[in-house]
Amino acid sequence: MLVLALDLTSRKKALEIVEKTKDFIDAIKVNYPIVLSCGIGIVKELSKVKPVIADFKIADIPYTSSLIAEIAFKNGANAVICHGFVGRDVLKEILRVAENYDGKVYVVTELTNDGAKEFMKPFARKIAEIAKEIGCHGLIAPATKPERVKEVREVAKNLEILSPGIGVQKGKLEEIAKYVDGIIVGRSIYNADDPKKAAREIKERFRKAKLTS
Ligand code: O7E
Repeated sequence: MLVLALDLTSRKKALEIVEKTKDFIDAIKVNYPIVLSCGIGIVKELSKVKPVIADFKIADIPYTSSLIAEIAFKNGANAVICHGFVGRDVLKEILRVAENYDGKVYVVTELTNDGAKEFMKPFARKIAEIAKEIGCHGLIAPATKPERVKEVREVAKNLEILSPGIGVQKGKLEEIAKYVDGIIVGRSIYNADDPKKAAREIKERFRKAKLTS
């Protein structure tokens, strides 16, 4: 699975990139930059082309988190992403909302950035355990730290794992392919001279790496 991280602020450019890459991507991840620039309507618009993962990294009290999830699903998102460090009451509330829409809930275990080791790393394993225990659909684990993805896979067992950080953030898809179900890629595709070619090549590299892993 190749997920396009569509971190653009222009609706026109975003739709152009999706049109160019749609044959090679399996889902589109929207984050704050595009939704705050273009409005929540962009989710519905994009969902007509590919399933949309609403990456609002939900991390609030259960009630507020449920409102955010509700808005995402009501507007056509197929999945939401939330932070795991907020604890199981929040995750359960988001799951309750997701069920009403047949939607998925992905939980971030630890971010790709270096600073994640200061606070997130010690809790990543526990977050993965809780997400699995309460029935979340998947986890987000950092391609920049293959050993961390390996550990998350051990805990997650058959849970879906999506991994961002390939390309510009220096994660190597060949190093994590065997542990993950999908990769999340943004700038290496939408900033490429030829986004279609970039998406095609990355998808093909991932497919090959999975086959040989
Ligand atoms: O580096 P890029 O351009 O390929 O984009 C990566 C995308 O993945 C971007 O949208 C960023 O917000 C997201 N991401 C990370 O880069 N690191 C993480 O640890 C987690 C995410 C992410 O997607 O989190 C929620 C899934």
